[in-house]
Amino acid sequence: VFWCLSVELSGAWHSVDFAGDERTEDAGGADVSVAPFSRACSLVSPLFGCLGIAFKFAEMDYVAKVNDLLEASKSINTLHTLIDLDVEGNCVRKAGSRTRNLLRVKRGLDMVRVLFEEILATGGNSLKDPASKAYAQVFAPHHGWAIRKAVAAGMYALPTRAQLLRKLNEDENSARIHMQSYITASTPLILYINGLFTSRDLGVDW
Ligand code: 1PZ
Repeated sequence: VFWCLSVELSGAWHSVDFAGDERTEDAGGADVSVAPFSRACSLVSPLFGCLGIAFKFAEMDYVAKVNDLLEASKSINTLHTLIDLDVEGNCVRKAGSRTRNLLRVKRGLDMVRVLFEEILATGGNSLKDPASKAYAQVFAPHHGWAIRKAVAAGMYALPTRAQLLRKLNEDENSARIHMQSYITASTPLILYINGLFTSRDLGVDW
């Protein structure tokens, strides 16, 4: 799971077509294709299965949004075109818009990134602490009280770190390597997507 995820993410990123050398602003014509991007995002889903029933709701929401992007990839080539179409249609922030779904999915990638960073930085057998930190940093500011409470309760039902690795068929060393390559692969992509939003004055805090 980890391995495919990092490979596909860096694939989505390195398939970037450079007309110029501006990676984070898309000013130079760098493009990320919707198809490899959404395929890479769909590889996060198996992780949910390892987290237990409490995260079923998060999984359903995430998968629905990734599927919307997969569907969009049939008619839209690049992420920046996807956003521009919603800008033209005046529906960027509308519930269920593709741009809105992209922003949510980007947060999902970012949450996994912060989670892995926390796991690598802390050690110990707890998943609850790193997961709570990642959630607090990435999603909590955008979720209402009820969802935050439900997530906080769900954190107690997480497996331990050792249990998670066993389910993923990884040992401590292989997991460290894969988590690190996920961090390396996802960081530029996340920054790139943030750049797509900020360069159009769309903001990323909604
Ligand atoms: C060990 C890792 C623990 C994982 C904890 C995951 C916590 C996320 C819980 C989120 C519950 C989501 C409930 C639905 C929220 C929706 O209201 C929002 C806004 O959607 P919109 O109004 O635009 O339709 N959806 C989101 O914020 C996206 C949530 C995606 C969650 C992906 C988490 C990825 C982390 C995976 C970790 C393996």
